Amino acid sequence: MGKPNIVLILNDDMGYSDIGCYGGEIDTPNLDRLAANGLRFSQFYNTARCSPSRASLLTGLHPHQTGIGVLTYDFGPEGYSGDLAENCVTIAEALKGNAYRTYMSGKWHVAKSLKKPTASWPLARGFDEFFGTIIGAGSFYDPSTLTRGNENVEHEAKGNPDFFYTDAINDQAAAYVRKHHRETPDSPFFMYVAHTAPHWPLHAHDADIARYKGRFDAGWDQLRVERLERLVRAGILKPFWRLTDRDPTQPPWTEAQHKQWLLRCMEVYAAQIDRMDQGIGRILQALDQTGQLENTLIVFLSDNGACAEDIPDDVTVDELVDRLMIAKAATRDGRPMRFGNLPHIMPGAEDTYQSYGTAWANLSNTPFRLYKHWIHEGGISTPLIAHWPAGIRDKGGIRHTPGYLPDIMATVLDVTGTAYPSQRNGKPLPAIEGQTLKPVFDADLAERATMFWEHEGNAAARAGKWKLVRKYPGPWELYDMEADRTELNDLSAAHPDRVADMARQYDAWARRCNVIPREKILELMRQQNVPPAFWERDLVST
Ligand SMILES: [Ca+2]
Repeated sequence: MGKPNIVLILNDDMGYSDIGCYGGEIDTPNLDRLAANGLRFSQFYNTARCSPSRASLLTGLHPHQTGIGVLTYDFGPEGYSGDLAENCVTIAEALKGNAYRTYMSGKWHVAKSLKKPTASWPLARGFDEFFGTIIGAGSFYDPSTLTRGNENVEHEAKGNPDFFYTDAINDQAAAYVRKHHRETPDSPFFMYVAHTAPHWPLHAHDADIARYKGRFDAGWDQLRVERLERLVRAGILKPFWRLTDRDPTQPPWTEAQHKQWLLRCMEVYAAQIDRMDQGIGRILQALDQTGQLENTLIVFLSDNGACAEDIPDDVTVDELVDRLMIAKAATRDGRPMRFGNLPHIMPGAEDTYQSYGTAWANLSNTPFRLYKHWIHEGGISTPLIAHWPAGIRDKGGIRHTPGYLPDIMATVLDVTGTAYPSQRNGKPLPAIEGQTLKPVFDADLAERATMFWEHEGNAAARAGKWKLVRKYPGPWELYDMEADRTELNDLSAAHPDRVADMARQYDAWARRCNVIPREKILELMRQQNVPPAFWERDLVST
């Protein structure tokens, strides 16, 4: 058997327990099939936010080492650059050095230049072929910055009433698989499939939405209980971990207003994931029909926990269209867009631009608390499925060894027999931060290296069973993750020495990896007179 192909499938803003094989109500037969014939990881972690997670996933480093510490903003020489740094190497670049062909379909979001190709665009970062978006979010019917190679191809969506970004990403990926087999069958390949589903806006097809009618009618309180029961029954979570309380800002389901609109929001969110899974089925079919499925390592995960960002009802065209470029002012056939979470407008169609809100995000992250942006378990826990018939013997197994994004590159280098380069364009590279998960494919490890995270001042260290975590600008909390993975019993007062020791380790890590303190980022935003985007309004006020 030759070198394995690698297919890395990332999706966007999806919670820990949404998909079928992680306890959710959403139909994901193709992901479930990968899980049944591969492995599910119960404690895999991302980096809480779109761009930092993608930068870390692609490079095996921490986001702060890559220039992508927050999003793709450039706050000048004292801030993160907002571009993938020259002194880091992507998986694609490393594998090209080992005779791999490299393809990417989907969301890039690790470059600040949105229209003009730069040294941080995919073709300059090791990909032979690219189709997708440079920006981090937008319409699924008419995506901004749609690009093929280095060329803007927004006209492909404009001219095709049937265009839907999730389908386009999957169909391009399946086409790459077939083209590779046709034209370069003797080389192995690496393919990065980066979905934007189910990131807002809530866009989906009526037929997909209709299949979820009634699925969520029991409401978020009851469904959170049921999800945890299924996760425990599947052996993913422990029966003695207690369900966190409903988010304190949200009403009990029985008292919620605008129930038909709320249900529609969750039905559309589910349909977004369902549609993604349908297309992943077409990628699997292409791998199967070309005889490449057996020796392809497929990894699936989400870039951050479920997202509680509300699209404000006072959001303006100025902000969404002119400044952030994440929407168009009108639909392709000229109808005005209706922005914001407005309960009299049902989401789904091209002229709507909404998000599903905090209470459903709370369901998506069952049984954990908090969301995208935070380092508590709800912000960074993701499903991780690994499928590789030729390399993973334990079909349907579950692994509890903790892992995080830098491990993905380390694993890919290990299974492909690729050395981590010592330099790029003459610049020395930092050492890779991850550790290979290949031994975990056979069995859980007794222990692993300490893991660290930081995003916007939210931070954590995980050493063995202990997790030190803080919510900016609050104090450190300490949890015993073996007894209490849902972070309900803060032990910091009982273990001050352990808190001090882990905080010292965290500080040393943050210095070594060039973490810029949140206070400094806020100061740079004020200095440069950058108005906060709607998702930053709360952060700026803290
Ligand atoms: Ca995301």
